Amino acid sequence: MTAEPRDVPFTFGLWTVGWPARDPFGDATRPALDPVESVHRLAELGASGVTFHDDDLVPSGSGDADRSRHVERFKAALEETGLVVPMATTNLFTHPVFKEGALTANDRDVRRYALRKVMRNMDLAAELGARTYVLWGGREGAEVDSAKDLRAALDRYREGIDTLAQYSEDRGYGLRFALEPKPNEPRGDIFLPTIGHALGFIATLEHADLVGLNPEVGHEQMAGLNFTHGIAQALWQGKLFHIDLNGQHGPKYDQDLVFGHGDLLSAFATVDLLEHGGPDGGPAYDGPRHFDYKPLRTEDLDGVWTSAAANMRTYLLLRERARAFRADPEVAEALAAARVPELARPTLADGESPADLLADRSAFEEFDADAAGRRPGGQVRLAQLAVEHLLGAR
Ligand SMILES: [Mn+2]
Repeated sequence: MTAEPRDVPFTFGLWTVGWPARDPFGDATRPALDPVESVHRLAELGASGVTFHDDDLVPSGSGDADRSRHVERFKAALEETGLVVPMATTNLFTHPVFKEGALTANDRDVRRYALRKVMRNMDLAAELGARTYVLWGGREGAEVDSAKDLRAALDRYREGIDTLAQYSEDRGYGLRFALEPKPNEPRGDIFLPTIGHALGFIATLEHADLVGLNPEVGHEQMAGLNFTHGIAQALWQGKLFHIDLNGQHGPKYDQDLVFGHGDLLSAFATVDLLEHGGPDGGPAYDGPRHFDYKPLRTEDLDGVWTSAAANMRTYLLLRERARAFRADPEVAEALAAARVPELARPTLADGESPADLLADRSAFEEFDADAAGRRPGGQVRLAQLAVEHLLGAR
């Protein structure tokens, strides 16, 4: 390892290390963590920031005096450690009031309460200097299709997001909103289930410019999708506002493993894209590398900190491996052999019209498609070079 963790902005949700490991089948295996302790431990491990749901910081049902006390202690811990809060979000899923939805609940009173709950935490997010506000609609969905007017739900979702964006503008908070897609869990089916659905939805918003995505590795992989392809399209559309890194083994329940502890080759491709997918091979993304994972239920508190450190170390190792991959002359040669750089060349020549293309006999009448079909692909060689770099064999 040559790099220090702090040269990459690593951030963690308070709910990640703070998860007491209660699951649908079993009780907590760890004590609740004081957010102040989490801030200190994460700072020692080399993180640069923390993020939170309102209820992570101020337990649901706290009075105003308790709320101020929790916030002041947290602020003091930030001051002592130098950690920042680049993002905040709202818990719109734990309380029974959200059992049928929040911004898209059939019950209008619940929708109005949900908006107020988000606005209240946006005030705190802005006060703490957050630039991004994440919206994960965990309860926005249904198990019974006939129990939800699906088009009205999308109308209300749009109304909710636009109202919150307007509130940020009215108050001068300058927040950008990042929608977090997920296909299912806890609802049978969740609205805006994938990056693609969310991108399509965002285009319909009045405040579309303020709204982008917070894609999570495991959520796309639960839907059998390629996470790297998904974030590449989000980047291409200027919509990768934030990112949730973790690990997942294919389509099953949301595992929230340590980053790289699921599909490692995909994690390598993700880091390669984030670090080298920009112009001239530079970074494609300069925001926080945010870990949204859960320490395994088997672990004690030492295991929690081991897992937090593992996320950052794995990212840095993958970055080092991706750098070596990109710097390897044999990789450059293999990329050229597979014609990868050729894709950047427009298909039509500068100023060429469809009629000009029609007039180009070399493009069709004289083109030997059979011969072109026999040109070498060179893809396996690239795959193996990536595997060898990933394994440290080159
Ligand atoms: Mn997850």
